[in-house]
Amino acid sequence: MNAMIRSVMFVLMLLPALSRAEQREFNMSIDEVAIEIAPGFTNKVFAFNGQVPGPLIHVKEGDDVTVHVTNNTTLAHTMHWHGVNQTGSWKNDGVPAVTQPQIEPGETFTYKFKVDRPGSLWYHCHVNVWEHVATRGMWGPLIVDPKNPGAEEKKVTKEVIMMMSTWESPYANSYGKGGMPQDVSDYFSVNAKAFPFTQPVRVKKGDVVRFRMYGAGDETHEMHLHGHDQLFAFKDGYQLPMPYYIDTAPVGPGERYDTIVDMNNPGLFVFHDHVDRHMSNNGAMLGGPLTVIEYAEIQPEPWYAWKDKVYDPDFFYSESMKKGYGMFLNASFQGRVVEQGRRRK
Ligand SMILES: [Cu+2]
Repeated sequence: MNAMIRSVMFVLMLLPALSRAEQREFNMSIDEVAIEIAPGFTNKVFAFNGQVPGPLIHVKEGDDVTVHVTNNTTLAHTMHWHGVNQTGSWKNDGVPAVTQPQIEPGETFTYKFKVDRPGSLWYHCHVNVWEHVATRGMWGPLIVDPKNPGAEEKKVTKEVIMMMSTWESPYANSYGKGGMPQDVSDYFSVNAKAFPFTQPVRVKKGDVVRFRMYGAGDETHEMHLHGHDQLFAFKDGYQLPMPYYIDTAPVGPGERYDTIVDMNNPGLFVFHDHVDRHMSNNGAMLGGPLTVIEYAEIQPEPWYAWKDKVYDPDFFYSESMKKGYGMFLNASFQGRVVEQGRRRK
């Protein structure tokens, strides 16, 4: 009896600790690197911690987040936490000349806020967005787990983060240029790679996959999955009161579409952008944001395009999403350092 009372007391003592907001503190840098997006196409970027997409930040609703952002580049930036409402913390919203002075080269700025909303949020620069976000890779995922997950998301066995974006090859090597209304995007990507540099999504029959699709560039990507029903369950991080089935998600700039898919049809099925122009690499077919769902049950034929592909299981942050809370980098997203054009402060 005494032992039972003791264990009940222990659980009661633990309860406040379990519901307390955690403190999460991260260091981020912004670096000038070049990334290879498609065969023969390299783009200079402003990369968070040297990589595009930026590191995965995975936290829980209600956590207190502190991020120190150091600008190692030759131009000014800020960080906007897209989807965080900044309740009582508006000076951390990252809009230059409105909520803060821009972060000049060599400076560090510290953001402090409570994640006041769950869902597929993200972060991106808010200085010269048309260049820095649309063509220089200044974006990454901020995944906030809900305090009370819904029935659909509890079934998920694999997470897949897909950030679609656009590039302008005429300005690929010219920092400070590009992204204006008259400019035309000519490369398109998912997680900063265009086919054939993209990666497959490996599953097995019975998996339940949550696809978190982001519009990180400045065009709409009509993401069509073959062979499966996509249950459209979250829009911009908000749970839909009545989820419904779609086969094509129109992921526009800034938007997030989360779909939940039962992997019940073993085979090889493509998942691609249905905008024809996006399925080329500067006019060369086939390219752009295209992946293949590969079932473990299926032995690919000798003529399969990706038969000998070297597999990166974390290309969609699927492995990092299993590791709990924190900030996660992916070495295969790292760019190579470019020569600094100007002296740093
Ligand atoms: Cu910027």
